[in-house]
Amino acid sequence: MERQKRVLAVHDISGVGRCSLTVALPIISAAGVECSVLPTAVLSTHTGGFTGYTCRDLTDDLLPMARHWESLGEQFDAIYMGYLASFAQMDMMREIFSLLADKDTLIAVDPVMGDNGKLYAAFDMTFPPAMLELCTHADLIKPNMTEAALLLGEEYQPGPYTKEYVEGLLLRLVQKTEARQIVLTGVFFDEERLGAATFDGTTKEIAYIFGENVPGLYHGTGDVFGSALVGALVRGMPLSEAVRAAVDFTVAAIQTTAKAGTDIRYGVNFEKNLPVYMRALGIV
Ligand code: PXL
Repeated sequence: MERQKRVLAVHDISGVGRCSLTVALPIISAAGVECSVLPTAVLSTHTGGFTGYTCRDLTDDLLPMARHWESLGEQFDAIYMGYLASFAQMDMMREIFSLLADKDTLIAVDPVMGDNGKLYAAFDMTFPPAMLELCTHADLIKPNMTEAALLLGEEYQPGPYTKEYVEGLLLRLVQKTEARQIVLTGVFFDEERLGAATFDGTTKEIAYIFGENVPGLYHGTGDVFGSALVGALVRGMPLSEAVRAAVDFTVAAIQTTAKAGTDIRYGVNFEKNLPVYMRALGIV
Protein backbone atom coordinates (compact mmCIF):
# COMPACT_ATOMS: atom_id res chain seq x y z
CA MET A 1 0.00 0.00 0.00
CA GLU A 2 1.48 3.31 -1.08
CA ARG A 3 1.81 6.10 1.50
CA GLN A 4 -0.95 8.72 1.15
CA LYS A 5 0.40 12.01 -0.16
CA ARG A 6 -0.07 15.24 1.80
CA VAL A 7 -0.27 18.91 0.77
CA LEU A 8 -0.11 21.99 2.97
CA ALA A 9 -2.42 24.62 1.45
CA VAL A 10 -1.61 28.20 2.47
CA HIS A 11 -4.52 30.47 1.47
CA ASP A 12 -7.25 32.54 3.14
CA ILE A 13 -10.70 31.22 4.00
CA SER A 14 -13.36 33.31 2.31
CA GLY A 15 -16.62 32.20 3.92
CA VAL A 16 -18.78 32.98 0.89
CA GLY A 17 -17.68 33.03 -2.76
CA ARG A 18 -15.88 29.80 -3.67
CA CYS A 19 -12.11 30.39 -3.81
CA SER A 20 -8.89 29.71 -1.88
CA LEU A 21 -9.29 27.15 0.93
CA THR A 22 -12.98 26.38 0.32
CA VAL A 23 -11.84 25.17 -3.12
CA ALA A 24 -8.41 23.73 -2.27
CA LEU A 25 -9.71 21.45 0.49
CA PRO A 26 -12.37 19.58 -1.51
CA ILE A 27 -10.35 19.36 -4.74
CA ILE A 28 -7.10 18.16 -3.17
CA SER A 29 -9.16 15.70 -1.10
CA ALA A 30 -10.84 14.44 -4.29
CA ALA A 31 -7.34 13.74 -5.63
CA GLY A 32 -6.97 11.30 -2.73
CA VAL A 33 -4.40 13.60 -1.15
CA GLU A 34 -4.54 14.79 2.48
CA CYS A 35 -4.94 18.57 2.62
CA SER A 36 -3.55 20.32 5.71
CA VAL A 37 -4.20 24.06 5.93
CA LEU A 38 -2.41 27.20 7.06
CA PRO A 39 -5.07 29.93 6.81
CA THR A 40 -3.68 33.39 6.08
CA ALA A 41 -6.91 35.23 6.97
CA VAL A 42 -10.61 34.65 7.50
CA LEU A 43 -12.87 36.84 5.36
CA SER A 44 -16.66 36.99 5.12
CA THR A 45 -16.33 36.96 1.30
CA HIS A 46 -13.48 37.26 -1.18
CA THR A 47 -12.50 40.78 -2.19
CA GLY A 48 -13.45 40.57 -5.88
CA GLY A 49 -16.89 42.08 -6.38
CA PHE A 50 -18.32 42.10 -2.86
CA THR A 51 -18.18 45.26 -0.76
CA GLY A 52 -18.12 45.56 3.03
CA TYR A 53 -16.32 42.25 3.62
CA THR A 54 -14.75 41.50 7.01
CA CYS A 55 -11.14 40.30 7.25
CA ARG A 56 -9.45 38.74 10.27
CA ASP A 57 -5.76 38.86 9.40
CA LEU A 58 -3.89 35.81 10.76
CA THR A 59 -0.36 37.12 10.13
CA ASP A 60 0.59 36.70 13.81
CA ASP A 61 -0.43 33.02 13.78
CA LEU A 62 1.49 31.80 10.72
CA LEU A 63 4.96 31.31 12.20
CA PRO A 64 3.77 29.86 15.54
CA MET A 65 1.67 27.30 13.62
CA ALA A 66 4.56 26.41 11.30
CA ARG A 67 7.01 26.13 14.20
CA HIS A 68 4.62 23.83 16.04
CA TRP A 69 4.46 21.53 13.00
CA GLU A 70 8.23 21.62 12.68
CA SER A 71 8.54 20.58 16.34
CA LEU A 72 6.21 17.65 15.59
CA GLY A 73 8.31 16.68 12.55
CA GLU A 74 5.39 17.14 10.12
CA GLN A 75 6.26 16.52 6.48
CA PHE A 76 4.49 17.62 3.31
CA ASP A 77 4.80 16.43 -0.29
CA ALA A 78 3.85 19.94 -1.45
CA ILE A 79 3.30 23.39 -0.04
CA TYR A 80 0.68 25.13 -2.18
CA MET A 81 0.63 28.86 -1.49
CA GLY A 82 -2.12 31.19 -2.70
CA TYR A 83 -3.70 34.38 -1.34
CA LEU A 84 -1.59 36.14 1.30
CA ALA A 85 -3.30 38.70 3.50
CA SER A 86 -0.41 41.10 4.28
CA PHE A 87 2.96 42.27 3.06
CA ALA A 88 4.59 40.78 6.19
CA GLN A 89 3.30 37.31 5.22
CA MET A 90 5.58 37.28 2.17
CA ASP A 91 8.67 37.44 4.42
CA MET A 92 7.19 34.79 6.68
CA MET A 93 6.55 32.42 3.78
CA ARG A 94 10.27 32.20 3.09
CA GLU A 95 10.84 31.07 6.66
CA ILE A 96 7.86 28.69 6.49
CA PHE A 97 9.34 27.05 3.37
CA SER A 98 12.63 26.52 5.14
CA LEU A 99 10.92 25.15 8.28
CA LEU A 100 8.53 22.76 6.53
CA ALA A 101 9.90 21.84 3.09
CA ASP A 102 12.50 19.14 2.63
CA LYS A 103 14.35 18.32 -0.60
CA ASP A 104 11.37 16.32 -1.92
CA THR A 105 8.68 18.92 -1.14
CA LEU A 106 7.18 20.65 -4.17
CA ILE A 107 6.94 24.39 -3.39
CA ALA A 108 4.10 25.64 -5.59
CA VAL A 109 3.53 29.40 -5.46
CA ASP A 110 0.47 31.02 -6.96
CA PRO A 111 1.45 34.71 -6.81
CA VAL A 112 -2.18 35.78 -6.22
CA MET A 113 -2.26 39.55 -6.75
CA GLY A 114 -4.75 40.42 -9.45
CA ASP A 115 -6.74 39.57 -12.54
CA ASN A 116 -8.01 41.20 -15.70
CA GLY A 117 -5.21 43.81 -15.60
CA LYS A 118 -5.98 44.97 -12.05
CA LEU A 119 -4.34 44.45 -8.67
CA TYR A 120 -6.81 43.00 -6.08
CA ALA A 121 -8.41 45.52 -3.71
CA ALA A 122 -6.35 44.57 -0.64
CA PHE A 123 -2.90 45.07 -2.26
CA ASP A 124 -0.69 47.97 -3.34
CA MET A 125 2.27 48.27 -5.72
CA THR A 126 4.76 47.25 -3.01
CA PHE A 127 3.43 43.67 -3.41
CA PRO A 128 4.68 42.67 -6.89
CA PRO A 129 8.46 43.06 -6.29
CA ALA A 130 8.19 41.25 -2.94
CA MET A 131 6.14 38.49 -4.60
CA LEU A 132 8.78 38.17 -7.30
CA GLU A 133 11.42 37.61 -4.62
CA LEU A 134 9.20 34.97 -3.00
CA CYS A 135 8.82 33.23 -6.37
CA THR A 136 12.61 32.69 -6.43
CA HIS A 137 12.06 30.18 -3.59
CA ALA A 138 9.45 28.18 -5.54
CA ASP A 139 9.79 25.04 -7.66
CA LEU A 140 6.63 25.88 -9.57
CA ILE A 141 4.91 29.23 -10.10
CA LYS A 142 1.43 29.71 -11.55
CA PRO A 143 0.75 33.35 -12.46
CA ASN A 144 -2.12 34.52 -14.64
CA MET A 145 -1.37 37.08 -17.38
CA THR A 146 -1.99 40.00 -15.00
CA GLU A 147 0.30 38.57 -12.33
CA ALA A 148 3.02 37.76 -14.87
CA ALA A 149 3.07 41.40 -15.99
CA LEU A 150 3.06 42.62 -12.37
CA LEU A 151 5.94 40.29 -11.43
CA LEU A 152 8.00 41.49 -14.38
CA GLY A 153 7.11 45.18 -13.87
CA GLU A 154 5.63 45.30 -17.37
CA GLU A 155 2.42 46.81 -18.65
CA TYR A 156 -0.55 44.40 -18.77
CA GLN A 157 -1.62 43.32 -22.26
CA PRO A 158 -5.30 42.32 -22.59
CA GLY A 159 -4.85 39.79 -25.46
CA PRO A 160 -5.41 37.94 -27.72
CA TYR A 161 -1.70 37.13 -27.47
CA THR A 162 0.98 35.99 -29.87
CA LYS A 163 3.29 33.03 -29.34
CA GLU A 164 6.24 35.45 -29.28
CA TYR A 165 4.70 37.48 -26.46
CA VAL A 166 3.75 34.43 -24.36
CA GLU A 167 7.12 32.72 -24.82
CA GLY A 168 8.92 35.99 -24.03
CA LEU A 169 6.96 36.24 -20.77
CA LEU A 170 7.77 32.63 -19.87
CA LEU A 171 11.47 33.12 -20.54
CA ARG A 172 11.65 36.39 -18.58
CA LEU A 173 9.86 34.67 -15.68
CA VAL A 174 12.36 31.79 -15.80
CA GLN A 175 15.27 34.24 -15.80
CA LYS A 176 13.92 36.29 -12.89
CA THR A 177 12.62 33.47 -10.68
CA GLU A 178 14.65 30.40 -11.71
CA ALA A 179 11.47 28.38 -11.07
CA ARG A 180 11.79 24.84 -12.46
CA GLN A 181 8.21 24.82 -13.71
CA ILE A 182 6.06 27.73 -14.85
CA VAL A 183 2.35 27.48 -15.61
CA LEU A 184 0.99 30.69 -17.12
CA THR A 185 -2.83 30.85 -17.19
CA GLY A 186 -5.27 32.98 -19.14
CA VAL A 187 -3.42 32.44 -22.44
CA PHE A 188 -5.44 32.79 -25.65
CA PHE A 189 -4.51 33.31 -29.29
CA ASP A 190 -8.12 33.65 -30.48
CA GLU A 191 -11.56 34.02 -28.88
CA GLU A 192 -12.43 30.30 -29.17
CA ARG A 193 -9.84 28.73 -26.91
CA LEU A 194 -8.28 29.66 -23.56
CA GLY A 195 -5.77 27.81 -21.43
CA ALA A 196 -2.26 27.62 -20.07
CA ALA A 197 1.29 27.84 -21.40
CA THR A 198 3.87 25.80 -19.53
CA PHE A 199 7.64 25.85 -19.28
CA ASP A 200 9.26 22.69 -17.98
CA GLY A 201 12.82 23.39 -16.83
CA THR A 202 13.85 19.72 -16.97
CA THR A 203 13.10 19.41 -20.70
CA LYS A 204 13.26 23.20 -21.47
CA GLU A 205 10.04 22.66 -23.42
CA ILE A 206 7.16 25.08 -23.78
CA ALA A 207 3.67 23.56 -24.22
CA TYR A 208 0.14 24.91 -24.68
CA ILE A 209 -2.95 23.32 -23.17
CA PHE A 210 -6.27 24.85 -24.21
CA GLY A 211 -9.97 24.33 -23.57
CA GLU A 212 -13.18 26.10 -24.61
CA ASN A 213 -13.13 29.85 -23.92
CA VAL A 214 -16.41 30.53 -22.10
CA PRO A 215 -17.14 34.29 -22.01
CA GLY A 216 -17.22 35.94 -18.57
CA LEU A 217 -14.85 36.42 -15.64
CA TYR A 218 -15.70 33.71 -13.11
CA HIS A 219 -14.20 34.16 -9.65
CA GLY A 220 -12.00 31.56 -8.01
CA THR A 221 -11.15 29.73 -11.24
CA GLY A 222 -7.42 30.26 -10.62
CA ASP A 223 -7.79 28.41 -7.33
CA VAL A 224 -9.87 25.60 -8.89
CA PHE A 225 -7.18 25.20 -11.55
CA GLY A 226 -4.27 25.49 -9.10
CA SER A 227 -5.74 23.01 -6.62
CA ALA A 228 -6.42 20.49 -9.40
CA LEU A 229 -2.89 21.00 -10.74
CA VAL A 230 -1.21 20.48 -7.37
CA GLY A 231 -3.39 17.42 -6.59
CA ALA A 232 -2.39 15.82 -9.90
CA LEU A 233 1.33 16.69 -9.60
CA VAL A 234 1.59 15.33 -6.08
CA ARG A 235 0.13 12.05 -7.37
CA GLY A 236 3.09 11.91 -9.77
CA MET A 237 1.44 13.02 -13.02
CA PRO A 238 3.82 14.69 -15.51
CA LEU A 239 3.37 18.47 -15.84
CA SER A 240 1.59 18.49 -19.22
CA GLU A 241 -0.90 15.79 -18.17
CA ALA A 242 -1.55 17.52 -14.84
CA VAL A 243 -2.22 20.83 -16.63
CA ARG A 244 -4.53 19.01 -19.09
CA ALA A 245 -6.52 17.52 -16.16
CA ALA A 246 -6.71 20.94 -14.47
CA VAL A 247 -7.79 22.77 -17.66
CA ASP A 248 -10.51 20.22 -18.49
CA PHE A 249 -11.88 20.25 -14.94
CA THR A 250 -11.87 24.07 -14.70
CA VAL A 251 -13.54 24.46 -18.12
CA ALA A 252 -16.21 21.88 -17.16
CA ALA A 253 -16.91 23.80 -13.92
CA ILE A 254 -17.19 27.09 -15.82
CA GLN A 255 -19.51 25.52 -18.44
CA THR A 256 -21.83 24.17 -15.72
CA THR A 257 -21.92 27.59 -14.03
CA ALA A 258 -22.49 29.48 -17.28
CA LYS A 259 -25.39 27.17 -18.15
CA ALA A 260 -26.98 27.79 -14.74
CA GLY A 261 -26.53 31.57 -15.07
CA THR A 262 -25.16 31.89 -11.51
CA ASP A 263 -23.78 35.27 -10.28
CA ILE A 264 -20.08 35.06 -11.20
CA ARG A 265 -18.98 36.31 -7.77
CA TYR A 266 -19.95 32.99 -6.18
CA GLY A 267 -17.31 31.06 -8.09
CA VAL A 268 -17.82 27.99 -10.24
CA ASN A 269 -19.70 24.72 -9.74
CA PHE A 270 -16.65 22.50 -9.47
CA GLU A 271 -18.58 20.18 -7.13
CA LYS A 272 -20.65 18.67 -9.94
CA ASN A 273 -17.48 18.15 -11.97
CA LEU A 274 -15.30 16.44 -9.36
CA PRO A 275 -15.94 13.09 -11.14
CA VAL A 276 -14.43 14.60 -14.34
CA TYR A 277 -11.27 15.40 -12.38
CA MET A 278 -11.17 12.07 -10.58
CA ARG A 279 -11.53 10.19 -13.88
CA ALA A 280 -8.61 12.16 -15.37
CA LEU A 281 -6.53 11.08 -12.36
CA GLY A 282 -7.59 7.44 -12.78
CA ILE A 283 -9.26 7.36 -9.36
CA VAL A 284 -12.74 6.41 -10.64
O1 PXL B 1 -9.10 33.60 -5.83
C1 PXL B 1 -8.25 34.59 -5.43
C2 PXL B 1 -8.67 35.21 -4.13
C3 PXL B 1 -8.44 34.55 -2.95
N1 PXL B 1 -8.75 35.08 -1.76
C4 PXL B 1 -9.31 36.30 -1.68
C5 PXL B 1 -9.58 37.02 -2.83
C6 PXL B 1 -9.24 36.47 -4.10
C7 PXL B 1 -9.54 37.21 -5.31
O2 PXL B 1 -10.18 38.21 -5.33
O3 PXL B 1 -10.14 38.22 -2.75
C8 PXL B 1 -9.67 36.87 -0.33
